Amino acid sequence: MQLIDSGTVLVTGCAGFIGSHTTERLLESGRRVVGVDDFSTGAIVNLAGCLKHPNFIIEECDLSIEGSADRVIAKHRPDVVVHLAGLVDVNAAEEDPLRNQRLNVRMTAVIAQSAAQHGVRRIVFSSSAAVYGDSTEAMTSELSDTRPIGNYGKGKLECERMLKKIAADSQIEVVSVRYFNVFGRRQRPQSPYAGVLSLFLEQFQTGRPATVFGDGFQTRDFVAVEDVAVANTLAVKSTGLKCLTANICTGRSHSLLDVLAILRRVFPYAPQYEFYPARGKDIRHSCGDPEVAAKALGFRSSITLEQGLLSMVQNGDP
Ligand code: UD2
Repeated sequence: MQLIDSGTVLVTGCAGFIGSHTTERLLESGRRVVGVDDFSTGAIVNLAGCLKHPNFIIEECDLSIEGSADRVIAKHRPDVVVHLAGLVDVNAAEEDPLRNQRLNVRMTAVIAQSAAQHGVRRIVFSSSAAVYGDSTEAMTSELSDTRPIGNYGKGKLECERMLKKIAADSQIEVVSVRYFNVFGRRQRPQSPYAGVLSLFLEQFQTGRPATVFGDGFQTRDFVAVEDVAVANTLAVKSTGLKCLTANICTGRSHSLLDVLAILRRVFPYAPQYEFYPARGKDIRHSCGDPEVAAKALGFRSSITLEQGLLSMVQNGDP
């Protein structure tokens, strides 16, 4: 597979969980990066390594303000835009659909249109496994049905469709990456959208019982954030993609009880778990088919759930 190794990458949401790891990886790979963040949920501490890098520029900017995306893109003329900024709180997207529409759908449209107008070669868009909803297939592939349950997933699907149209009507290339359950350092357990792994880990570390919603047999495809950063970097660099949609996943699923068993080996004296009623709208099983990402991007996850959890225990945050 051929890779393009030069040109500026503009990363929106660079100070967030996925954004900061992606920015680090792009810098390591030799790219110049312009990071954009409004620091509403992202944190400058996440960029500690990047701020010292000579190829990194930070732009503090709220991209939902009219004209701001156009101004930043016109100023830096990036080769690629990696669009990660948005409303990541699934509950907030449910409670306030207009906010979801403004921060996820409209903002993506404005950025993509501006990118196409300013000759950006490619936009990499952060989509989600939420577009599949509660799939009954053992493994969801990009050809599986998309039946998102909530506003968050519906908004992501709307963005994918809109980006496909922009790719068809202009020169710009589009890569929509559907992240499965991303975990790792810098996913703050205090945030309203923290994943179950960071919540469980914090509970084990502070000696509190892990809170299990439902019976614990629900499964997820947990993908380490460092692997996601590699996938995003390949989505920037791989050539010959006019319009691609790819799962970013491991192809393996684990139940919450599997996760708890791994953590108990590390924390043998942790208290017993507490079981609570299942969350409304929770999906039962989720496992992604990784083959499109493998073929089109050359991406395969390399970090197992156990390795990822152990690295979180050993390295702490950030
Ligand atoms: C993930 C994404 C979400 C959206 C959704 C679409 C994360 C963090 N969230 O939600 O953004 O894309 O997929 O399907 O990746 N649980 C417990 N105890 C806790 C917290 C959670 O048992 O303290 C359970 C929860 O009820 C669920 C499972 O753990 O069954 C995973 O929950 P999650 O919030 O980490 O992720 P998910 O798959 O609901």
